[in-house]
Amino acid sequence: MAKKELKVDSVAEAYLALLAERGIEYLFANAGTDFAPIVEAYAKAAHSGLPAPKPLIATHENLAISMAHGYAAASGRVPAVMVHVSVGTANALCGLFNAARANVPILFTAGRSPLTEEGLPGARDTYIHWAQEMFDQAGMVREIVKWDYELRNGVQLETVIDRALTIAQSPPEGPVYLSLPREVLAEGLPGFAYEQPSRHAAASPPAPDQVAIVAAAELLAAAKNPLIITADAGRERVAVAALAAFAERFAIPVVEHRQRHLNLPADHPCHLGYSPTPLIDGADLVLVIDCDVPWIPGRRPPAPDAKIIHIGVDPLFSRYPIRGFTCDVAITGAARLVLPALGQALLPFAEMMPIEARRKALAERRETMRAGWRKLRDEARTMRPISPVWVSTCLAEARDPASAIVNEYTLLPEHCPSTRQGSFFGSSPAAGLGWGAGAALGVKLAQPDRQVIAVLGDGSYLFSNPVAVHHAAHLHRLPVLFVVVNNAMWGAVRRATLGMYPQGEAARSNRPPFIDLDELPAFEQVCAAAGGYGERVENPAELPAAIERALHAVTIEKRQALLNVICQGGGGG
Ligand SMILES: Cc1ncc(C[n+]2csc(CCOP(=O)(O)OP(=O)(O)O)c2C)c(N)n1
Repeated sequence: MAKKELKVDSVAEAYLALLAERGIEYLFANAGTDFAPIVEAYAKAAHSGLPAPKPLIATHENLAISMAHGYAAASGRVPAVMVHVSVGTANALCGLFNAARANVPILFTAGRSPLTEEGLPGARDTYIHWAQEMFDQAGMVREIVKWDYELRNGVQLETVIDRALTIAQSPPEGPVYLSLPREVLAEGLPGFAYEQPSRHAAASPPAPDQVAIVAAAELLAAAKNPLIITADAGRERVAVAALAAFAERFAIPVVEHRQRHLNLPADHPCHLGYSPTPLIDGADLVLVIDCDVPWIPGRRPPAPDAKIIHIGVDPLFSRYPIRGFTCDVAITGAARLVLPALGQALLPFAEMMPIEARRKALAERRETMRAGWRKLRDEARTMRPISPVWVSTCLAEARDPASAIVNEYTLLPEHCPSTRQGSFFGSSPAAGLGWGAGAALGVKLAQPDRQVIAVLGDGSYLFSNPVAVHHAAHLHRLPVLFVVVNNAMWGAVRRATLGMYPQGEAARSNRPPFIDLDELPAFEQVCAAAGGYGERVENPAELPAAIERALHAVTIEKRQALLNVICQGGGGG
């Protein structure tokens, strides 16, 4: 097939055109002097008609990468991000680590300080070009990304971009890093010829080995009380239906633990909540599906003789230095492929399995669990300061069932259940704070017609660079509702301290350091300063109406909104 040819003047123009041709819709960027050829190429593309991803400014790198993360998770497409050389890369590291641990494919790029001191177009022309250079700029990210490379010239452009994109999208997916020296971007190109569509494909997910499937099926057939624990089975949306069918057929309870996606609709009869603790003692087999930490070994592990099966594209989480969960069988494979295969292998044993007794016990457990939650909700209704339980309850009432919730810690899913695919996005297991607000903007960008609600702690919100977040929401017309569950503290630090030293000095002290966040600014005014709707809520009775007002601003007035909900200490997550 003949190659497609474009008339370009520089590598930068060819680069942008190729990204667009490969389906990259957005370039999330935070620029510097390294961007000069990119800025010039965009300006030319505006009248030459050359394709290019839409440029999207984010005024902090962690925001750029968090937006890209949310966009990728909601759209299933690969975004590109570009930051300024070494320093921009450093600022993006936390978000990049979040994306890597959450298996989100992103083409993460950075300029390089010009390599030459004079002579070539793009050579050094300002004082920062010396100090910002590093011996190994990619060294900062090499432990985090799947692949890194530096573009050496225009001739290799197509190979490099296709390799970057296919590696990012091959399971287990994740970000890749490409550095772009200014001289290379500025290089002249006498036209650009490339394959369109690409002749490079991402690798297929691993399909399960039949020997491992049979071994797992035999263990499952012999188990009386199996339990499924998952964090991320629903990352591939088709796996949600596969999990629902498998759990239903064999009457196996499913716990979503620290879930990152909707894995099983909360109204599914096998959904047994969000904590493995109440069920793990009684389980004689645990099926761990895409879950890095199914339980805390030092607290409540399964019984020593319980059989343990792990399923995942990388079921041993080989990029984690230490992870010692017992494992009788590990099945390498995508959940959407493994679960139907396991179901098939289990069918011949169905007659001898106590499926109906299990189904009955499961229904009873589920009812008891839900009654307990209802009681908590009733108690929370009038609590002042407001309980995080009440915040989640009110959001459950007010949200459009098709809305997407982005949860950075403080939503309690048992009180605000999600039932539709793609309606829940939780923090990366790396838990680098400051992700949720930007990720919510990315989800909104991917799905403009969807109601998007970010639920954040006051700590998480502050980590997100709020002024940059609200600026981006306004600038890019992304009307998201931010709900800050404001307990004026880093509750997680408090819980960790009391957990380690229950009788310690800090437990007796009124105000141990590094926990309370005193004199917090009026967050609602920060949002209002960027043209959004802002409201502070202290009275639990007023919360439902405040949420309605905020949702009106978001859905009807099409502007962002923030509710600063003054809550009890201790946090919710
Ligand atoms: C980048 C980063 N810095 C620090 C932490 C440690 N950390 C985990 S939770 C937390 C407090 C979060 O506060 P908030 O969002 O208000 O929720 P709360 O713990 O009060 O429920 C901190 C500081 C982290 N996870 N990520």
